[in-house]
Order: sequence, then structure tokens, then C-alpha cells
Amino acid sequence: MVDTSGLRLFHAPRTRSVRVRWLLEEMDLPYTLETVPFAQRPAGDEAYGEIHPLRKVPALEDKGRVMFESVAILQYLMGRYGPTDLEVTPDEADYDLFLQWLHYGESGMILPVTLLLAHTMLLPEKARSPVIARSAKRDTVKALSMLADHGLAGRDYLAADRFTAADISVGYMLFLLKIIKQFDDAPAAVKAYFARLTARPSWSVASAMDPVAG
Ligand SMILES: N[C@@H](CCC(=O)N[C@@H](CS)C(=O)NCC(=O)O)C(=O)O
Repeated sequence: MVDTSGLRLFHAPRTRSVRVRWLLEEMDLPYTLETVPFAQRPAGDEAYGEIHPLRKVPALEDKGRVMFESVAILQYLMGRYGPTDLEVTPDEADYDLFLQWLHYGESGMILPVTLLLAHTMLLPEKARSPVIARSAKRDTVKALSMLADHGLAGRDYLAADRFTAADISVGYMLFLLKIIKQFDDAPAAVKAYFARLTARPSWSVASAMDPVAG
């Protein structure tokens, strides 16, 4: 039996650590949740700097070793503690789509979504640029159309006709768009997809607001 006793997730509600918590719940792996205060920047305290030098979340500790980057952590957990249906393996036809959408959720979507967040909410009002906000919105709309027209065309999930870590990766970005109130005009197929993902019991745990971050 695989020893998972050392898994510690450094987490703050509504952040990318939701991805990791979601996968841990789906895989039914035992873990300790360490809440990182996120109200101030950098997140956490000086001691947290020993865990994640940039003081971002998530970070995962496994038997004294620490790693960061949420999508890499998903791959790590599936590789080390699988096999799991959340992973599409190289012998499956949709292995390419799986990797593509797994990384699209972070690498492909991060720029427009982050710019949109910064220039509509995060920055002080006088530092926001309407030009950047408009261009980020256009690119976000394109990123969502890409999902509707390609990823989800004739499919309920992004790869292998089942819920996988690619859906966890992309699903988190959709959640972030919802938080920043930029999801109402998403294509109907993407909204239906998000509803499908968030109907899973694991989502309620992963997206819980407790414990409250400072
Ligand atoms: N690409 C990284 C992004 C990590 C990241 O930027 N996390 C945000 C929360 S979603 C954070 O900690 N921000 C605090 C900061 O940038 O100071 C990942 O996927 O883990």
C-alpha cells in the first residue's frame, strides 16, 4: 500500500490550491490542509517562505519534500499515487488532448485572465487601464470560445470522455472568472460544462471557504 501519510497541502480558499485539493478529494488521498493567510501580499508569513520562496499557493509537501506549481502537483500526485482515471495515459487515444487541456487551464488562460483580474479589480482604480482591460476581455472571450468550439464540441469533458485532471485545471480558471464576475457571458456550452464539473461532491470540499484565510 502506498504511504501518503506525509501529504500536506498549503492552501488558501479560491486560489489555485483549489485544483490540488479537488484532485486529492477525487483520488480520496488523505492529506493535511495548511491554510496560508492570503489577505496580504506576499501570502503567508516568513516561515512560509521556507516552503515556497515566492510565498504563493499552492505548495505540496510530501515526506519532507516540497513542490509548487498547481498543474505540476496534479501530475505528480497522479503519477505517484495513481493509477487513477483522472489521468489519461500514453496508450489512450486522447493522451494528446489530455496534456493540451491540462496545461491550457494554466499556461493558455493565465495571461488574459490575470490581466482582466488586475485591470478590473485588483489594482487601485487609478492604476487600471481600460485599454488593457478591453484587450484582456477580448482574449478571454477567445479563450472561452476555444473551449466551446474545440474542447467541448460534441463532448462533456475535455479528454477521454470522462472527468480528468484536465477538467480540474480548466475548471479552476472558470471558477476564477466567475469570482471576478467575468463568466456571465461565457458560451452556453462552457457554462453547462462548469455546472457539470461543480456538481461533483469533491468540488464542494475543494471550493469550501473554510478554513478562513487571514
Ligand atoms: N502557476 C502557479 C501560480 C501560483 C500563483 O500565482 N498563485 C497565486 C494564488 S492563485 C498566489 O499565490 N498569488 C500571490 C502572489 O502572487 O503574491 C500555479 O499554478 O501554482
